[in-house]
Amino acid sequence: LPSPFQKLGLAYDDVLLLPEETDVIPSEVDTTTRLTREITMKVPAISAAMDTVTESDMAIAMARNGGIGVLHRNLSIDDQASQVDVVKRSESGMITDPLTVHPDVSLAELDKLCGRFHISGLPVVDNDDRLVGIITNRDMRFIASEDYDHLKVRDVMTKENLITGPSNITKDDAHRLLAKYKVEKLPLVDDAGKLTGLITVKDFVKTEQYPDATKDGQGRLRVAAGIGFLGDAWQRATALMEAGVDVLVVDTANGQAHLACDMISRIKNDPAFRDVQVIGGNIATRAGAQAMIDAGVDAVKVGVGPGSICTTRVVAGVGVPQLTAVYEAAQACRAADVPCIADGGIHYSGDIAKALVAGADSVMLGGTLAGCEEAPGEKVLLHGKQYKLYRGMGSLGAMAPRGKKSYSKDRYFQADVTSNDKVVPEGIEGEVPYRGPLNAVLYQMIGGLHQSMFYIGAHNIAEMRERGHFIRITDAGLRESHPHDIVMTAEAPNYSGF
Ligand code: RVP
Repeated sequence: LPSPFQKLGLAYDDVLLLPEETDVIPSEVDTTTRLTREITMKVPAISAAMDTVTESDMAIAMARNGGIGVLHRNLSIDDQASQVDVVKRSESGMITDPLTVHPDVSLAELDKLCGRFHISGLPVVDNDDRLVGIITNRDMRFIASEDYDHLKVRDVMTKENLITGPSNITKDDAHRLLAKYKVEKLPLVDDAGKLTGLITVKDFVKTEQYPDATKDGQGRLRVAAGIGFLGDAWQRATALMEAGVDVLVVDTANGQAHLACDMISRIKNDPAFRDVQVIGGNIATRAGAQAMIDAGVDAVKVGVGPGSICTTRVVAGVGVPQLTAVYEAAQACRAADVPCIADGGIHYSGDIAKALVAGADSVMLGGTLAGCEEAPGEKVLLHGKQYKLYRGMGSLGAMAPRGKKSYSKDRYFQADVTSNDKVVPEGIEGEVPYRGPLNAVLYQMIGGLHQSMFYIGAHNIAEMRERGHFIRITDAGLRESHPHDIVMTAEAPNYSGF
């Protein structure tokens, strides 16, 4: 009989990529990849579905920079669905169902609405959806905030000489009208004067500013969201779909659980969800990936235990070192033409390249993004340095938050446990250094990937798999890889120490 200990699992730190002959330079490589069967993105990075990593601000920033964010599910269905809405409305080519306001609404309510959606003004419509005015910052500028409660939208809105366009206006014509009349918003109306859409100058600017953005067919940013598979999970999936989510991630610590597979097949077989892609996971073996594929997923997510906050491997003694897990899962994925996501354990940009060469199409990041400005939570000062909270979704804090309900406990199949001291955590809580805005952090991570592609001579991600070769290293090799025999005196933007 073969020994049960024959198999060897390797982590990112166990290997390096060999330098190869190359005719590419780092700035010219193409990192376009497939997130799922039907969605491509220019940057192979996903922000994790964790309550200290991805809410709408992070999801917007990730999509603008060419990746995507997965909104966490440790919040009520309504709150999560409204975050989808915020991302989908953050920018677009043409908004087909713009937010509007009624003329009788108070300025105080209008102010709240604008704040929530980060917008500067709204078209005003009557009870029959006819456009009767527009109200923007300009109309509000000279109004004292004490007057917000008793003044109504109709008292201050612009109603004369409204600049509007026909419903079928082209992008170029819209741009011309915005420029000619020096207005920021162009409401579109049909022959009966009903509002049918809105085009804003902000969206033209954003398109130029973020040419790599991950967008849907209507020019809106794409967004993903995590769901479970117990209790009101179906209601959550439905609400997220109705809010316009692009991708649902059936988010569990063990994708091979029958309940998770059933949820995946149920969504994939329901015609109401035909425009939504489904990611399943997490798994860490070839058989696990096959189970996800058989359930019908549009991408498989790999990772049991590699997360920087994860204790599954010590609490349960279960997991597979991540490089091997990705390699094994990718074999099943490749055969079925289903993309593969390497989730967890990415500390340095070099790990991204290793994951892609091993067969992943993209990577999911938690700890490396939790310190960004756009991650939820405030900065704290510790020993004279700024930090942000980062915790596992299986930590005590996330599964049994004091005075709050946890919606995501079932990720670890602990939904039926009601008493907090009966929770068995599989993650920890901590602080990670504050790292500034996401675009700077991602620039370093993806910049590092460009360097890897240069070293191995790959013009694109597919070529990385063909041309990349690993060499196993020893502990001495790992020590040699990191800076050594020196005291670091200056911080590097892409290196935090051994
Ligand atoms: P990392 O990027 O290494 O911080 O890992 C993030 C990943 O860890 C997540 O995407 C998720 O799969 C996993 N995770 C989240 N919570 C926990 C836990 O509490 N064990 N693990």
